[in-house]
Amino acid sequence: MTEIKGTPIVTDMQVIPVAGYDSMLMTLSGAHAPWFTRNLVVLKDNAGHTGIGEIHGGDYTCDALKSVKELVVGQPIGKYKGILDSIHKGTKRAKEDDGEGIQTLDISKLKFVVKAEWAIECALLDLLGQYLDLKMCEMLGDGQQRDKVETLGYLFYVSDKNKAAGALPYIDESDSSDPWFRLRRQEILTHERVVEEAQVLAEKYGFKNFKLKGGVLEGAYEMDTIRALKKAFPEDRINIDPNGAWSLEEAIRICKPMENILTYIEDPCGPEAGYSSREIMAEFKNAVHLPVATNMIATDWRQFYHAATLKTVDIVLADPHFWGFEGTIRMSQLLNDWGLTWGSHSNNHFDITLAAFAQAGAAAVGNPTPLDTHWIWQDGQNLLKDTPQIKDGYLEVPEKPGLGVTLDMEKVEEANRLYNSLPSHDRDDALAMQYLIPNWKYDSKKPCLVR
Ligand code: GKR
Ligand code: MG
Repeated sequence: MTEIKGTPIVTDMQVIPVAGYDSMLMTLSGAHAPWFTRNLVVLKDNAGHTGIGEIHGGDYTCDALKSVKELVVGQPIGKYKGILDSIHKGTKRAKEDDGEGIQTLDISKLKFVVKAEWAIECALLDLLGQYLDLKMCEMLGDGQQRDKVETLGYLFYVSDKNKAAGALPYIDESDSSDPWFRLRRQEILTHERVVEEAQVLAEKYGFKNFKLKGGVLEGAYEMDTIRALKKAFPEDRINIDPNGAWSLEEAIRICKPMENILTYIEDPCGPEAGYSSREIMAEFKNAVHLPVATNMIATDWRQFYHAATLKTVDIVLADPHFWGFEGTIRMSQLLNDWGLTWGSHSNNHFDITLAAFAQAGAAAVGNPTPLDTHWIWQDGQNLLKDTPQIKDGYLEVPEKPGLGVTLDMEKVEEANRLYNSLPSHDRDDALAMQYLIPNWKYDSKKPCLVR
């Protein structure tokens, strides 16, 4: 019998930029454009397997992926840690990256927080899992902890896309038979409409947890939306993320009365008066008895060190696209040992990231907070033949080895054609704002519709 040595070799690496459609979702950074972009990594090995990964879009991340192909192709998949290490060691910090991160939600800096190689890590773990006949979550950290992952319903205020009619072609689903698909493309700016949004979502996906994206209207108004949600869903867990829009004084004033209403508060305030958001949020925590979550002030280990030292946060939403898969699970172990809580943040994404969240969520130790996912806004735009489903508020963990899902190449090519037809590949939330408020400019201290 011939002895087979070593693991399969990566024979090909494709980087495929893709785009999908979005609603006019409102956040502190402005209004989402009609499209969002992502980058896919597709690896092949000589065992005949395909490994896939998805990460944020834009030319910067796409170029970063393309530039490391020769460090990946020709390598055995079992050496995946060494491959990633060679990428880290060969990557120089961009000149424009001032290290600020996203503590003021400057969207142009998100590309420095996201690390392109985590899409490669995902694709390599996918290949390795298929070779070993293990799910990705069985290979990470302490192995699989659960077979379904609780997720939350990510509520947004949505502006009227007709205000940009003729200029920005937002998707319209008014003739869909699905009530959620119809609703998600319409204006949602009042308390009643947000409650309706949550009701339709609860009906479709069974959510028992909701997060409202704040930083859009006056803080006090947004808290009234939360009160209306709590009244409609008294048993459910509800939180809000204004992305640091409120001053420390305002955050304390409007959050204090919410101590028995909110489950947690995410990034209530940002840097001010010469203090970083890690210091300001520590002061917030001293004043308000609510668990505090972040995806803005602890996006790498150095920031986390300062956030942890100041006891600024209780919940770290350690998105694998920021931290890597090994990294986010390491974070879950650390947080669990310290009595803190792990979760994940999200941006708009396709179903490959949904599967990756299922794997990370299944491997995270302890008692994670229900995961963020923007998927509900993209549901139906599948790039997989076997998209994981969210049922009764839980995301299913694929049964097959590796990432556990299969690409639909026709859909990928269609999404790539859309990407190639776009005027720009980078996220720009100021563009659509001009149709709502002429000459609108980003201000990290002002909700986007307050000018
Ligand atoms: O999708 O606009 C959005 C979100 O506001 C996103 O940019 C944030 O990064 O959802 C994210 C968050 O939790 O901060
Ligand atoms: Mg957040």
